[in-house]
Amino acid sequence: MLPLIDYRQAPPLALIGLNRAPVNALGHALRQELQVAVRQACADPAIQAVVIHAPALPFSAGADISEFGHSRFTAQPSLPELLIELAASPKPLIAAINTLALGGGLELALACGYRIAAPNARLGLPEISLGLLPGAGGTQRLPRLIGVEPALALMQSGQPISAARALELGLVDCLASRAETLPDEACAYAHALLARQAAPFPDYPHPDPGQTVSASFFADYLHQHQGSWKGREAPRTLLEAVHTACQQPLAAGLAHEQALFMAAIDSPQSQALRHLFFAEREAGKVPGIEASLPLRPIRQVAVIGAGTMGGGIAMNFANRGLPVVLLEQTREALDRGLAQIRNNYEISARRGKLSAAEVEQRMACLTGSLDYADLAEADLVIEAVFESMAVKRQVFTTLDAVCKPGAILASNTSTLDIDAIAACTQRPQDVLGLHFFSPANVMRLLEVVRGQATAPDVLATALKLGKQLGKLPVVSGVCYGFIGNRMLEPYSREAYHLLLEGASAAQIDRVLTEFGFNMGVLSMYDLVGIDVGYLIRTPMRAILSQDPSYCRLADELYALGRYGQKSGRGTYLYAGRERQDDPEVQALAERLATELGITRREISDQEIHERCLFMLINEGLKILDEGIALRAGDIDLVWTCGYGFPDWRGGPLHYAEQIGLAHVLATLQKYRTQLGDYGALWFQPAALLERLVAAGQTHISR
Ligand code: T1G
Repeated sequence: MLPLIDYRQAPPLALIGLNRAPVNALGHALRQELQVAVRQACADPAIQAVVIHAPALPFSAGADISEFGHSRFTAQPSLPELLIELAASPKPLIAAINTLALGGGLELALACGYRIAAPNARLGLPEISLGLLPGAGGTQRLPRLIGVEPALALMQSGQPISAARALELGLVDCLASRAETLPDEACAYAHALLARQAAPFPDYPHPDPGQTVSASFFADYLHQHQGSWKGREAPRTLLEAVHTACQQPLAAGLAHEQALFMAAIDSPQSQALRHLFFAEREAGKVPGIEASLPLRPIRQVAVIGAGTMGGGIAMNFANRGLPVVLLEQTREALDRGLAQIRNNYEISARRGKLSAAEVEQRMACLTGSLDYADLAEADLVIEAVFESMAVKRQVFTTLDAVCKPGAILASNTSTLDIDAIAACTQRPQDVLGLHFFSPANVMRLLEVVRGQATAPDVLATALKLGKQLGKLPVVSGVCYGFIGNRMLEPYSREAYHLLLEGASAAQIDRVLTEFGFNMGVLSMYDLVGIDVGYLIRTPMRAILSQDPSYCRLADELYALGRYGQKSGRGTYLYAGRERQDDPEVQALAERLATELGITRREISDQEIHERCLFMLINEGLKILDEGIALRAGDIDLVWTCGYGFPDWRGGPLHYAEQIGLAHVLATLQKYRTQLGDYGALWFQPAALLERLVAAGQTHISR
């Protein structure tokens, strides 16, 4: 076992190398060894300055998140205490930041008197994304170093900045000329500091950071931003901590920051966001598939269909410089698709996100085609044609004939049976689903649908490729709607049925947005298209017909051509983007209720919340029990990354754990009884839920 610290003397310097794989997370053992090493250097008369660096790993990714909630996190020396000790070092400490200094890792560098970074380094304080605030001095030291506004912007965004930007802000003192020479240049910098008898810790540029902003800054900032925070607590807590930095001396500010941090780390919101952090890292791991499994090389990609989805999918590859053949049936459709892609890039260029040259580089990766023969050399083909099994069968039969052996053949279908599609080929082992979410060049979620025959290396290649595209790939088995859309079905069914029972669209969507959804499900379907929902329900008609009230209002709106925003009318009326309640829909709901023998009544917000969300949870538990999803965290990722479920609630299944599985079961049983035949038909608790509750389990696992 390599020591976690590599200590070297090069008098008058000491070099302390951080060496805890994979990212120098500042866990208890590393903190202990770092403290010993710094004390050793400070006690050594031959040493006049200390360089802290990471010889072979990122400088540090921060506190060890896996220690949160455990005694190790606060075991002596805690990170805050260690950094207070370092900041009081009698000898200059120089942080040499190579690739990455995040969270507590950057706070470690801030506790050093001096900082030099490699030109490719990224520096940030992402704690906000974990429902936290920097808890080892960041909220107090950073405003004193770079001023309140840039400090607050860095911490509220949670996004890392480049080394060049860090230099501009004064977050680092200098940059190495090259990453490779950082260690030597850090030592040269240390020698230069000694030569000019630099103080161990220089005075802050802004010792009273409140002087860097107006007297009303914090009130103004709160007024301007609190609306966007919705139910999130951490942004408000962070603002309070930075305000403290403007009101209290450093020591008192650090104590207050610590109190705020310890409260945040115990909060349900932080637990939820940490759950998603680790879930995201688990999602890429498939039991039985070794990380060392050789992958299929993907050098040439083809996309069939240049519509909205096909064009967006193609952009993902062009964005990474991969050549893409975009196949369409007619020249007119192809030209329209390519023009739309160019338009998307030019919009990004107008927003300053792309240069004109980058637009051309990406467009140059795209080759239009009307001939399947052009797909012969593709390593991966993604079909994004009309959502019809007949059409997809035809496409895959052709692909089977023209594509080279070993090519991966993927369908972007959102609900259709991947096994049935694979059966159209002589190579079902090379077939899987790659379900992108619209807009495909923006949405991170990617459902990777594993067919019965899908080969392990095909699945592993798709997962790796998804991550390389910047997506969040989640494995799904084959079922109607896979993970996301299958759960969307009962969730939206309840919303539409509640419209018949007496709730208004505005009330239903308000309950869901107050819970934290970006958009209520009725507004969402008006955006996606009521016609899309109607078509998705088509394969289920045989089952649904047992309940004449099932999505009956949505079907009527479809029949009336009221598809939603695209037709100016759906559940709501649209004047431009302005959404209004529609009395005609209310009247239609009343008529249908009478026709269906539904007695309309006052519906409480609680009933809307419970019926929509607990049905969502219940379907997720069925999906987990059937093995369609590998783990609860995957289901939570699908709904927080693909459907607007508030990430600070951790996803549907994490939320169920937080409110109690027994409560969820009891509530479902309540509606099963209360709602008569409709309840008996649709409010059947998932067997897994019943098993977990019967066993007294509070955590969801198969
Ligand atoms: N703690 C523990 N494990 C971590 C970790 C961390 N901070 N960061 C990464 N890992 C693990 C991760 O679980 C995975 O493990 C492996 O490292 C590779 O990660 C006091 C309190 C650094 C940009 O929020 O953003 O400091 O799955 O797959 O894509 O104020 O990891 O291999 O077993 O993500 O190259 C603040 C979180 C903490 C940074 C690398 N820091 N990490 O991305 O690899 S809170 C963060 C990341 C804090 C202080 C507060 C990314 C990365 P395994 P990976 P990657």
